[in-house]
Amino acid sequence: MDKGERNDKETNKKLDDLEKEKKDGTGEFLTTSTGVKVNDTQNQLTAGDRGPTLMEDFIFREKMQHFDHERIPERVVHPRGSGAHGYFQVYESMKEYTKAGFLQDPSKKTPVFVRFSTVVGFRGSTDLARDVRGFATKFYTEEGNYDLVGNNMPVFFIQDAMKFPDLVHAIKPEPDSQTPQASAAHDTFWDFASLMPESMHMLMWVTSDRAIPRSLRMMEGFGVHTFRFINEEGKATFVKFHWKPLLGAHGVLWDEAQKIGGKNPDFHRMDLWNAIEDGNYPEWELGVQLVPEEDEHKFDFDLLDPTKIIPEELVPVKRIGKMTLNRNPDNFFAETEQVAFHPGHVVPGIDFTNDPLLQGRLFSYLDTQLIRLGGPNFNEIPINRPIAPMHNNQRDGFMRQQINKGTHYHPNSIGGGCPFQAKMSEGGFVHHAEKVEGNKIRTRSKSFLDFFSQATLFYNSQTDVEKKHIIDAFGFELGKVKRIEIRERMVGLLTQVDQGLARGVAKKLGMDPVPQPEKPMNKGVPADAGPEEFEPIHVEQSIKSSNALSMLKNLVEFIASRKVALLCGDGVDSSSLDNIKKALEEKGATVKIVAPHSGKLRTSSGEMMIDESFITTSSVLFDAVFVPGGEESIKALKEDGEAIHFLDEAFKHCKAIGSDGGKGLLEETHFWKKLTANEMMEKGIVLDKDPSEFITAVGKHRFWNRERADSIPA
Ligand code: HDE
Repeated sequence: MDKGERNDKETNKKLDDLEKEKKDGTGEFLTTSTGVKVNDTQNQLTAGDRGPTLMEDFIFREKMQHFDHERIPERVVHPRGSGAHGYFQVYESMKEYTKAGFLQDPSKKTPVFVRFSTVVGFRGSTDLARDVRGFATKFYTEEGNYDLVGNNMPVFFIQDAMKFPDLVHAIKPEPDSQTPQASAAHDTFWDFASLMPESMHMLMWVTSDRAIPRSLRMMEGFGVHTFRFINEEGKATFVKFHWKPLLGAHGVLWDEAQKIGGKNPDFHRMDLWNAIEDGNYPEWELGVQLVPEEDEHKFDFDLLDPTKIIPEELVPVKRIGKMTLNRNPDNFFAETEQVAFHPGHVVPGIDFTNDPLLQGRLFSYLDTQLIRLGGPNFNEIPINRPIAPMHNNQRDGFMRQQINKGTHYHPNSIGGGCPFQAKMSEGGFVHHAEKVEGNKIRTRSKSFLDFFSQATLFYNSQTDVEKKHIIDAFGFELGKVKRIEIRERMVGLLTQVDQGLARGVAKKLGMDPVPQPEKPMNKGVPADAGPEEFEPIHVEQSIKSSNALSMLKNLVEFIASRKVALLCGDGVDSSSLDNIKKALEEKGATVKIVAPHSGKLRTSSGEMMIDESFITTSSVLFDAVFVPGGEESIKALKEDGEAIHFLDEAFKHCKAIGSDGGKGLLEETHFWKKLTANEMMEKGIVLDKDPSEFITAVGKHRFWNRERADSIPA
């Protein structure tokens, strides 16, 4: 597809299904909702030209009434989201483990709709909040819809769904002031977290750069819970789901994230949209970790505990297929807003486990749609309806769309017994016949009580740069907490994870020495449970460090779709500019001319349009910056504080910086004197070299070896 062309050529069975609902007014008359042609939609019907509106103005009333009701409640969590269509294809049949139809035939493309989201911020909040990202996929399979409703982190804050409302109340803005927006950095959240030691593993992920992704296209995804695959013979295998992005996982810096929030709060949404429009289709491989049922108790942790991962060193991730997102929605509300995910939307071959978090979700997602989408018929909304045949005896209710004929009860003889119940051999869903027995009790399994070992595993697995970012993040989050006792409690808990981490955070908070509780606290259990019974335990993990947990140890280098700013002033040397522009675009990078003003740029050989000016953009919106030569241009940029700031900020955020004839401008920056000529290249400053060298540098994402980057005042 040509760059920039709107991609509505890609199609599949689900998109064809949606096509039936599409309306386009091009070339048509304006009408009321009942089809009456309207001859004036700009003036009300009034008694005289300055008189009152007449009650009979049905055209005005209808228009205004519809407008008044345009909003539906936003999701109580994950309100801010971005969606896209695509397809999934399995690499080889997974028959040995599951009978799920969409995982059998490598030639079959299953349509999908994916919605990415932040959790805490409201619908209009910034994309770059430090937060978990939702990663929800609806597979429109021929056996019904399957929803994999995951996150970009493989564990969760709590072990039991009962605590979800408390967690969400605590992390959302404070109840009186409704601040802060889209942020956990306030007292109620850290009060909760400091009393909930089972959160510790998740808190490691949330303070890592995973919580501030560079792009939705560059995040991993996880099903979090352990699920079950069921094969034709009824044999079950435990399964953990992973999405592995082909571009790798990349984050931004926290300073950058906060600035992006102001400069372009839609940064992730636009990045996803533009990548798809430009034909840079985002791709993820679906990975599975498979554990035979017999091995359920072979691990240092409980497979039912959603605060634990299975380290990839213990059970490798088998990549079983690929998902490609290749089409943007036509209408945000109809598709991205109205899509309704539910972990209980499963197909034969996929089943649940007794993870108490998952079990609670199986109620919540169905229930929440009633208030959000207005009633029990939400599965009839075009984006939600299956492509598989759908017949049942459910009837009526708000906004029923189907006009059902025939009987509506079972068993019946009048309708010939239809619709029929399907036997298992005919594709009927039969729950896995797991044997269960026990007393009715409200308690937590003792196998869930090791809260810290995997937090330590995560921390140990990070590079020094990543560890520093975690310490910085705790420093920020707890620094925003007003109540000192909450800070102290949290730092106390961090001592259970790693002494260096706790010391680092304590230093940021001006706390010395680190308070060390005699025993780890576990205030999350009822007081009458007998503390000795629920004392957190420490289980020695067989794996001390896992490379898969570090983003930097798994860096994927690429240039296609990366954004590069070319800093230009009037009089820029056109051959220098064209040379780098052409080289970058040939490799698929997105190149923008950034100049002190908008409109036309005068070049040494003519003129060209400027994409962005210093007023409309900022270095934080780019992956790299390049300064083409030209005496007049460099002279003008040297006198412009914005140009120098642009470069200093790009340096501070460890991005590749290149120039061909622009050394004069670079000499004006704060970072110039901090680097020796020999250091330049290895630290990502590419001066007067072949464009291919700059391209390699951009592909590396960041130069974390700029240890003096912090000292740059940008
Ligand atoms: Fe959700 N979650 N959640 N969640 N969740 C919702 O459902 C809930 C959890 C996730 O793009 C809600 O339709 C409970 C884990 C995503 O539309 C709600 C618990 C994971 C999305 C809900 C959890 C998720 C949601 C709000 C603890 C990762 C956005 C609107 C027991 C595996 C889906 C809605 C979209 C949305 C409940 C925990 C992922 C209220 C009760 C763990 C990606 O039903």
